[in-house]
Amino acid sequence: MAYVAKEIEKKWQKIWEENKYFEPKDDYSLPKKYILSMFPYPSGRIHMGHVRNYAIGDAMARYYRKIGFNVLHPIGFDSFGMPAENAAIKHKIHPKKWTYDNIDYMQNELFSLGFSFSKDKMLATSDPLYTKFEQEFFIKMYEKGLIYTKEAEVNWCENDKTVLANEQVEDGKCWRCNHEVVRKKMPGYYVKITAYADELLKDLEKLKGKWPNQVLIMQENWIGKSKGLSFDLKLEKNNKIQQESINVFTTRADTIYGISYIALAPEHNIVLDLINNKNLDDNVIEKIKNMQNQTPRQRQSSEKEGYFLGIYALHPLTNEKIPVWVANFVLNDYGSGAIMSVPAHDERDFEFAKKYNLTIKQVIKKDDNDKLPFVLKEGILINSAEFDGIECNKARKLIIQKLENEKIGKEITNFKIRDWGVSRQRYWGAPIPMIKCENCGVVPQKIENLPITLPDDVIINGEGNPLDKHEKWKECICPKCGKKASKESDTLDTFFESSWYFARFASDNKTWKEKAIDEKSANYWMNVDEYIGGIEHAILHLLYARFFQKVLRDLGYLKDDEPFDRLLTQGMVTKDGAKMSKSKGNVVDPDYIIEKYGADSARLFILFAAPPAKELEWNDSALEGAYRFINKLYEKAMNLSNASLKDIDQNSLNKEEKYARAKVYEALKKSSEVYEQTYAFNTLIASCMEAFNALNAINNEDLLKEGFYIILNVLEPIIPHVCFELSDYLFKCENFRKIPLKDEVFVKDSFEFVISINGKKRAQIELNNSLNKDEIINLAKENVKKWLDGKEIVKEIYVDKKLLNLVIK
Ligand code: ANZ
Ligand code: ZN
Repeated sequence: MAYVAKEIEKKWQKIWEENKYFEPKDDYSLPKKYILSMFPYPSGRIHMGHVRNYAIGDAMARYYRKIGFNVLHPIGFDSFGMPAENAAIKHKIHPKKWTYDNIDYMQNELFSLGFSFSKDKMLATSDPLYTKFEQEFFIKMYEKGLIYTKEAEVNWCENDKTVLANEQVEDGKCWRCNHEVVRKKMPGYYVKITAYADELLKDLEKLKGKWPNQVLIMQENWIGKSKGLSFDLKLEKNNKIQQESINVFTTRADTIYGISYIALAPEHNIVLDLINNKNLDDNVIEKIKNMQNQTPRQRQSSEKEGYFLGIYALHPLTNEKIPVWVANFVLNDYGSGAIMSVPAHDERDFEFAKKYNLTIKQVIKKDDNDKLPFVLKEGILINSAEFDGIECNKARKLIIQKLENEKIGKEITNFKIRDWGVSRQRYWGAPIPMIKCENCGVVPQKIENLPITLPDDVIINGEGNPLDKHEKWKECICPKCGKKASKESDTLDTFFESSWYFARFASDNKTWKEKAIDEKSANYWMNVDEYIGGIEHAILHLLYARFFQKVLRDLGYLKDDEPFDRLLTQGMVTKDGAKMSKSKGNVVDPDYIIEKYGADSARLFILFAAPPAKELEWNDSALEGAYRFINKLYEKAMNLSNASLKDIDQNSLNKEEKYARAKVYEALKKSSEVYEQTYAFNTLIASCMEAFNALNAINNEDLLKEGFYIILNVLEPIIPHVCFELSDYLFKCENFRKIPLKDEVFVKDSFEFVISINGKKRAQIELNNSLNKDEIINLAKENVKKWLDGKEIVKEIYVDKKLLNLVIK
């Protein structure tokens, strides 16, 4: 009998669906695992990056289901966003139709890959019900002061004709279309992510060892907490401006005696006043205006540029005259938008001072090893009056103290992170649920009137916001005074939707329509045990989602501080050395691969070709290799008899048989370590292949059957269809998952035992094989004593040599 992937795959996909194999159970006394791969945008078709993402998550989900966990493994679509609108402009198709057609198509593609997603949990974020609850959150956050409006400088993408959040500008370009971003002043809604800056930073600690370090560092830098001195410098009397002093922020108060000039941001009030009063040359004004149009990123990467402003500040400790400049590298919205420049000890200031011939005053003693003209390291102070001879660290504290005592300075903490601008001037998004009334000003819509949905009859031509031009849709009644009013026409940044979808999935389907998040079920399923997605979200989505989790906690919906317990960032899929992408023309279409080789081969290749976090280079011959392996496995298994499994007497085996058996057990031993800890699926597959080759060299039918029994179990999360098919044939089980793994297959004389309370893992201990059930339970309870203190145990669920779950009141 030949292996026909298509037939086998169709057959099992149907059985799984009919039997609802992948639906989570409502029994909250069971130990749980919530496995989530980041949901896709319905762009039209599944790409290899998706296949990789979901193959990883699916392997985990299937593994945990197999060993007795209640598993939530949902999927949905992040379905609002620009491409739908661009498609409307280009192909004259309604964004809604385009989106939902794509969802239909992609859903089938996912289904044909055999991913074990819960169908009952499926959602699209553009569904009116999702919008309803999203708007509810918006209003609750608004009422709590966590959302506010302001007119501010924004990042504007001229191509997408919309505002972008700071997190969505990459190297001065739009994250989506790569178009140059410009600065523009505009009103909009802002989410006060800064109110949680400290907690977002502090809680990174809890994720150490569970999230990739790189991601933690990127978040830490983005939040950018820094402690330093803020102080005022008096301005020398002049008739050009009214200000009497300049405030600066420095993290290096110890270098205060080395100030050579003060540099102001191009938007600093003093600069604006000088421009308005025409107290600068026209060509300088022109140059400063050019600086103002640069994005923060561009300013920091372009050449240092500045102009003397014709005014002087006075040094707070020496009373020396210090020239005041405007400089492109000073950001207006950080610190006070003004800095004290110490070219002797700061590279940037040094470059600037060299270019414009400014004085360079050394205040830290040079080391013999220093090759640079300036000292970047900390050391002993010189040229610093009474602080000479003191170490930088200590001098910093003393100088801060001195300025504090004289009431001209203060130690403060600054954050780099800015509030999240969420207004988008586009149609295909969730309407911001605010009403503009002539009597009452801006008021939130009443919760019972939600959702505010999108009108279907719109003209989308890329010119302005279609909602803003839709007078009839905008018309409404003020929820406060009942007079005629107008709806806000901006829609929400789509990152708003992806910030809470995981909590929605965790919500009970029975209350799906009434409640945004059902607390009881959400608190059972949350947080996500394993989150899998691309590194490109290291800041963006992962930061917003962490923020949302904390807000939803404070609003009473959720309990955990963090949404994602463990995070796996999968590597890119490349071909011919470049990222697979339509624009590069190097994509491999998953549909074609499934058609030609089958889903199992695609999954096996993807998990075998590289460890999940590393880049995966597409390789046709390796894919064929995966296909051949499955073929061989299939043929060999189909040639075995389906007589029942027998116990093997190790002593009766010859050398080759012992070797083959050892290889099989090695793979088995490796499986829990790989599925639960390292995710090195490639090494597990290699181990199974070795075992298979060793089995091919022997003739002992009983041993072969035992070997196949184990290997099929181990590989099932990776190549489920063929494993179900073969196990069904060989071991006559209609429900493969119910076959228990026999204990004697473990070669170790100890085993890992998990103890959980109300479904939450609390401890994992290593126990000796010789212990009996009572001894295991006693030891287990001992290990979670602190959680049991004084509480009544109402139920004990014991899975032999695997886990104990205690249900307490
Ligand atoms: C003098 C000095 C001497 C500095 C020295 C550094 C090294 P963090 O907070 O870690 O990013 N700075 C302050 N406000 C700024 C702004 N709006 N735009 C650009 N640069 C700004 O670093 C704070 C340091 O960045 C401050 O300390 C200031 O330069 C600069 F040897 O002051 B420092
Ligand atoms: Zn009103």
